[in-house]
Amino acid sequence: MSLTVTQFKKDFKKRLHEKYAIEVEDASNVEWYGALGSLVKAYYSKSLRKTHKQYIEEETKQAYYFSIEFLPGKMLKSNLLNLGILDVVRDGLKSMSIELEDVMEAEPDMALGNGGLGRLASCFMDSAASCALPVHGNGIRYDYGLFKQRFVDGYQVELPDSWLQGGNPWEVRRENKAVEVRMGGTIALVPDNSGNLIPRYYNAKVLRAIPYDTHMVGYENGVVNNLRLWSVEIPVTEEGNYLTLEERQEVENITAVLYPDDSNYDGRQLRLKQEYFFVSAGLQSIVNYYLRSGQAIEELPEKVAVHINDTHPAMCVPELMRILLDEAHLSWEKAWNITVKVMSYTNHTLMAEALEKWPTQMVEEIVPRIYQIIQEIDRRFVADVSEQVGCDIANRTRIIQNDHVHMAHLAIIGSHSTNGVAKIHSDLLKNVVLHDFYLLYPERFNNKTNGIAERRWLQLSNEELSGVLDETIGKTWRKDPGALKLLEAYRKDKKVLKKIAQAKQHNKKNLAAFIKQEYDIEVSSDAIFDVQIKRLHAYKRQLLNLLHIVKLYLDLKENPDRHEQARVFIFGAKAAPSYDYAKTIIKCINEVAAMVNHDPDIKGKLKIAFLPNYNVSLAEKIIPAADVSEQISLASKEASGTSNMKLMLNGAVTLATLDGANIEIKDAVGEENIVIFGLTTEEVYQYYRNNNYNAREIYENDPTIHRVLNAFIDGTIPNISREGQEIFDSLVKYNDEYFTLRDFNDYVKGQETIAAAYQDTERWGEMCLMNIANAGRFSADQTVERYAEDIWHIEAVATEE
Ligand code: BZD
Repeated sequence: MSLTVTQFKKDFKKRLHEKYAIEVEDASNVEWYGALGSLVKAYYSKSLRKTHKQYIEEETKQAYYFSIEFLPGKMLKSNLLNLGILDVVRDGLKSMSIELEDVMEAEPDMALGNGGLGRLASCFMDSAASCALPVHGNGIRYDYGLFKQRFVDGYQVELPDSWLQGGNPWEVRRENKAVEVRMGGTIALVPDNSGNLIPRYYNAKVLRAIPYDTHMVGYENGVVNNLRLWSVEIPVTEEGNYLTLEERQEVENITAVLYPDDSNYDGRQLRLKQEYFFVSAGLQSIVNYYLRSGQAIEELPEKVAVHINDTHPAMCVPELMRILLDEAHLSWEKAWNITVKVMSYTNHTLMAEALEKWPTQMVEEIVPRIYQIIQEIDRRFVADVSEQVGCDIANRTRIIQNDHVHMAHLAIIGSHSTNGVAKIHSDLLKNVVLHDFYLLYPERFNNKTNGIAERRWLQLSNEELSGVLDETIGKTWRKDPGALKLLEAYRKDKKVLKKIAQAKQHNKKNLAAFIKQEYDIEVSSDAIFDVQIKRLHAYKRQLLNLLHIVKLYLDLKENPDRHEQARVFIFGAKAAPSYDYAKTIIKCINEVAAMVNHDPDIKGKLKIAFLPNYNVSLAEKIIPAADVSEQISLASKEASGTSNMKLMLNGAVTLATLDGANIEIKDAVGEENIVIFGLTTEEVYQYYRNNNYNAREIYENDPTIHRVLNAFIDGTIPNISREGQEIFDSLVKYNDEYFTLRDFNDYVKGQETIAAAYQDTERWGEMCLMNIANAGRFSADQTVERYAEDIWHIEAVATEE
């Protein structure tokens, strides 16, 4: 949009007067933010209406991304950038003595997600709008987002995230789009006048689902899509529907808080209620919208695609069946045909403990009609498959097994597409984990390697590097990330390498200042900034990183004058509140940090900064300053990873195992621009097959490992008598589930390779440049375009800008 500084200032002052009855100079940054947010929303409202109208008039096929998590972070700067008014607003504010950065401080992170899965959903929302693709999100408006993390005595402490407290300028409550969702009670099928069996509900609880819409603004293209998040309310009109205080509380709990677990299946009732609540509300509103257009329900797959992001929304399958059977009165066959055409599903994990399986009794109690439909899907599936390929495979793939509903099976059977999120992950799905399904439906399986919203992860968060890119290769990369490749021509250009290095230095200094100010840790920007930022999980092996740090420390203690490349190890990681082992690792990292950071013998050659409350905003500060990207999960465990992509885009060199998307990063940058170490997936599987991994033997025979592990139990590292023992036992006594000791020496070598390369400034500069230049292929723009073409069968709409 076009906007002048003068006009902006006028609009901004007017907003402040109207909204808060306050003058610019008397307002706080909270008020500046509230006014600016609502003004920006007004700026894009015309485009919103226009996009909405266009979809209706052109009868555009639209896709709906169902996800129990969205993790957008802050939206102000992103919306300003995408509207093309970032500089005008920044200048306008400045002329009123306001720094945009101060206004941004007042915006809370919208953290309705745990980690990669939720962030991916938000990257897709940004990219879809920017590619003019008709894609909308559907999820839950949690009153409380992911907990805030603090460290007390080195332990993680969780605090509630009351992100809505100060008001949310981005959302619009759509009262007239509320729908009812039924849960509980019992069902009887009774014939209607024409003999159709119609379900009758007895004692069901009727919940009111209210949508709150947040708009997804495309990058300089006038497209605005919608993220619809549902909040529960108690209906006021139903007679006899008086609820006790306890019952009210029970209802309100449904959208009260985000489950903070990112990797374990936790079969609690409330979670199942959350899942059904947003699935039912979302599908009802989609079908209502579709039917208003006057089209026949049979044509639904021509106009609607529904995506199931991981299994949490898998009840989309039976819920759409319910709507088609009970409300549209279609036959089972017709309804099933439509459902499979509409639905598609993404798997995000191979870890057995993360796979959802609900006890049938619980499903029957909470969603009795849905349970009936699942039973019928299962019955027909078993009959078909047994007849065609035999009972064994039918029994292994059926939905209901051992009194549990297997949600992944439901999602696969009820969808026309199942995809993994990186090549290796999709291959393992096909060949190992979901092999039986692959035999049944080979045409349904495909890969969609993850991607990231490169506007946020480069243009927004790394203005310094963005400026260097503009000067060097022009500005096309801002719209077309593939154009980053133009940078490759400058790989030997010393001037360009120097500018990139200067941008990195600038960002490192900023991060160092932040770390000093917030956590009183002194770090030098001459040191390598080695970064591992992701949820804390044993398979991600933050512990491997820590063991190496302890080794470096012990080496330096033994020989304080030894020449060692200075390093700062930066961590950001939340542990699920109930994940004790992960919390133990946090405590150990913090205690090693306290020990190392204050030891004069170390002379600042080694520093550890474990920054609390890792979230999107903190990621935006850390990533531009990173030199090294730690992607060290045990091969075969990380489905894809996405911080690996964000870090390479910002010129960090990856130190990685051959896991998830690391493999594709290696292919993109070339072996000489990445450092690979550790077991391969095949080797890991071989250990499993032969059952011959022996961690104790490694501990006993390898003096370095022996010395490092002993430091956890002999008092070398203070204040961890319990935790140190737990770590030691997990590795030695319980045979090191994630082969940390097996990969240790190779990892140390990898770290040595990194240090040596860093000292060769030109070599290092070229590695950084090659990473930036080849990051375009991990743009989520490309990823969503592949989803659009191969899975959703939707097309971009025409745009003017
Ligand atoms: O999804 C992650 C994977 O671990 C990553 O490898 C992958 O890159 C991303 C995106 O595809 N999975 C999650 O983040 N999972 C969760 O956050 C989650 C949340 C609730 C319940 C189960 C898992």
